[in-house]
Amino acid sequence: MAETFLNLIGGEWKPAASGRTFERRNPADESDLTGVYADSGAEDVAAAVAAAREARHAWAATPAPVRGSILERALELLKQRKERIARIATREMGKTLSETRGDVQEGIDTAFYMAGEGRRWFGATAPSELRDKFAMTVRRPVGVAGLICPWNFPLAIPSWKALPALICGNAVVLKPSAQAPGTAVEFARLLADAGVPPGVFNLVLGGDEPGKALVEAEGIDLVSFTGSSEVGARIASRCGALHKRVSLEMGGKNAQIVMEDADLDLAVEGALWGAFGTTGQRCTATSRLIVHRDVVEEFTARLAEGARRLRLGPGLEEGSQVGPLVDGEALAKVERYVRIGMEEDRARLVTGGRRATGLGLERGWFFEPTLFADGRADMRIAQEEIFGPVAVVIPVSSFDEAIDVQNGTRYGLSSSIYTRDVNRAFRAIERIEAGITYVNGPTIGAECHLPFGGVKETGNGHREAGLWVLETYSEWKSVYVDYSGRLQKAQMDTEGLQ
Ligand code: UN1
Repeated sequence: MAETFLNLIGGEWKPAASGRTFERRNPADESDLTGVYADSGAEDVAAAVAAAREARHAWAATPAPVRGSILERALELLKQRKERIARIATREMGKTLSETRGDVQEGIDTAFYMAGEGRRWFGATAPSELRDKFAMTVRRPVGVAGLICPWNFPLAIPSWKALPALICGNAVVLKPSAQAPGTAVEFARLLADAGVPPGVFNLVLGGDEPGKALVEAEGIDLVSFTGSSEVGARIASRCGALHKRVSLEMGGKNAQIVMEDADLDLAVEGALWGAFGTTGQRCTATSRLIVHRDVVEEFTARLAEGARRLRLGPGLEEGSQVGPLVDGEALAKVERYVRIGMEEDRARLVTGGRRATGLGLERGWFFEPTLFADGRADMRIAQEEIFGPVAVVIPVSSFDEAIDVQNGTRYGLSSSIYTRDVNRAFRAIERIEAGITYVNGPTIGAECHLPFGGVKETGNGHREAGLWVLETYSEWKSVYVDYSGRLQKAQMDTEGLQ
């Protein structure tokens, strides 16, 4: 019998009000049922939001260093439970154990960083234009944060959102992906064990229905969402109408530029990791390779060779390098794009292009690492987010053309350039339209203390991680203290400023 996992509402584990449940199966082996989970609806979201609203004042009044010490305990528990969480995550969403260990490590790093923010939640002091008057800024929580998370970083992304929300004194309702509910349950348990008070952190499991209800809920002051640009646009327009703050991390079509002077070994190794690591299922994954014509043939041949050598297998088996796609729908989408690449775009398929079978792989959603060559910037496979192990090589003749192709998409999350020319590298940093640029490194691998997010249709101006995410989860308040004992009028009673 598979275990049943519940919602955490007001400190209590509760089934969905409707009694409904959903199942999740291991994407590497469809016969392996990972668990049965509460399939929540609007009623459950309403209960979670009510619990959060009740708990939020006491949490906001808790000194920030005390909130930080609770995150410090969460940090210790994350370290202790790293292996357990990584195994749960791999089993339910598929990526390899070394990758889910990295995913949990990103949560550990975030907890370390955010725990410290409890003693560093700085404001500023400023001179007043009037005598005997003091001016300063303080930060206040926003209220209740609704967090809607994807499955591909099932521990890191909830940590990126929940830990800064908590350190800033907000209460939280987290709605994880239905493809990775078990990792979120572990995260919720861990926060409760660390001492986050009941109602301050709530978990509601399920699919689109609770996600939509969370956006609509009256008691939600801010929504943070990571997922597709299409869903993000809908959330943003609802949040606009409802006057909610909204932070969005959306699609990507990230490119690695390889110039003729690049270290080709390094560029091939980077592309293998960027395009096929995590089975291409990162929003930072490399899906376009913009390669100078002088080296394109050699680069393509070596990358294809490397791709063929990658070991596909269940993420729980040590030695597997590429896990399965997350589910049958993801596999069908990748198959559709491979057909588009061959028939509509008429790109040249160099390797892959098929569902992987043999050695038991047919039990899961495995797809061969796939490389197209002779691509053009306007092809659909070079424009649309596939979210799978598919990359296209686009030959270019110059640095300027490489930059134009790189920037010629709706998206702008991550980017990379391989070159030994420092002048070119800095010009690329200036001219690439993306939130992240790597020089001589692949497009994946952001660290938790730098801002994470993108431009154009990838984001809406917010950044996660580091100091910058605190802007999302707090409101600035300006404070003026007049100790003159009389009415002083700004702009009028000033000396010599008129
Ligand atoms: C994502 O795919 O949504 O930079 C996040 C990276 C990871 C985070 C990816 N640290 O690839």
